[in-house]
Amino acid sequence: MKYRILSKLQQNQGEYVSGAELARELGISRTAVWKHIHSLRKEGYRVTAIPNQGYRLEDEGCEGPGLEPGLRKVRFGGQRLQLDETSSTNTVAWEMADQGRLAEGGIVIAARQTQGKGRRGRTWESPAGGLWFSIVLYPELQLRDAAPLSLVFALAVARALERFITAPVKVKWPNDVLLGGKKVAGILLEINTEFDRIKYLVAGIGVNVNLRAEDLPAALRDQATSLYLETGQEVDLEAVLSAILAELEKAYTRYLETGFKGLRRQFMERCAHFGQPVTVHTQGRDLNGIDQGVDDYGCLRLKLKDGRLVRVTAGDVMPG
Ligand code: BT5
Repeated sequence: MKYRILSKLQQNQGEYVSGAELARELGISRTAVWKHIHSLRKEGYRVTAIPNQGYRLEDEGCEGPGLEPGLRKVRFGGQRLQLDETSSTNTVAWEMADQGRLAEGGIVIAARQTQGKGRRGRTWESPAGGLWFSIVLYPELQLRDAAPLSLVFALAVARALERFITAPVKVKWPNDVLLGGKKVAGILLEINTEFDRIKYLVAGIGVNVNLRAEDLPAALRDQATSLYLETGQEVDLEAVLSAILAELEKAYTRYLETGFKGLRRQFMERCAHFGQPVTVHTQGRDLNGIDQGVDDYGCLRLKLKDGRLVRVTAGDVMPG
């Protein structure tokens, strides 16, 4: 249980997660949450607690990945569980990986999700017509080196979508893919850890492929789009899936070989708000500045009004 708590804190690295929220999500008491946090601290994790705000896992810095070079042979999509409808493919993949039933590169895919998940407890709308799947990986990485994989996978999805549309496909740090300034795809990275070791990682990928405007709630229509809405043409979901799997495998292999450094240029070429004013919601506060893209470690670079350059490891970016 304590590693599930650790994993939740890691997903929200640098931000406070309320004890009540942790207790509710994990189905335990707030006292139990506190005891597990105490135990994590004994193991050396720096967890800050602030009354009325919750717990925060302190950033271990944004150092270089120090990855072992060398290619690991995996086949993305080699194992596949196809579902008509499920709560969330991430949840199913997580459980299967936990039971040792999903090999490296194995995917769980569903035509519809009833409880699609975004980051930080947000909802992901997943009606029929979209591509909703999760892939399981067992990377031999330090935990802090796994976080940039969200960018790596967003980049891979962008590259794959470029095969289906001539308009520019943009990436928005840390996990969005945009078409015409609107979100067409998102990535949800969930990591199961044991001490500092990654047991497995589930990357959930959601792409609005053939969605019509009415398939999304009205409130999302000015911020979300689909491949169909941008091109006026339906695309075969299998074709999009195989393009994405191929790009994911390529990008992941490269990341293991070179760290984010080897992918940075490709990311920068597609950066959504580069050079523009943005607001970054991070660590419970808002930072305003000019988006300077990403550094060699996948951190967002932000130039503040006073001219200082800061690096952000986790958060949400909004234009303006
Ligand atoms: C994400 O979260 O972008 C992660 C999305 C991951 C979805 C996949 S589908 C397969 C796998 N199984 C799951 O359960 N999840 C993964 P985030 O950055 O937090 O963005 C969530 C926000 O995007 C929401 O709060 C909405 O504002 C917006 N949103 C919700 N559904 C959307 C959709 N279909 N298209 C575009 N935007 C959407």
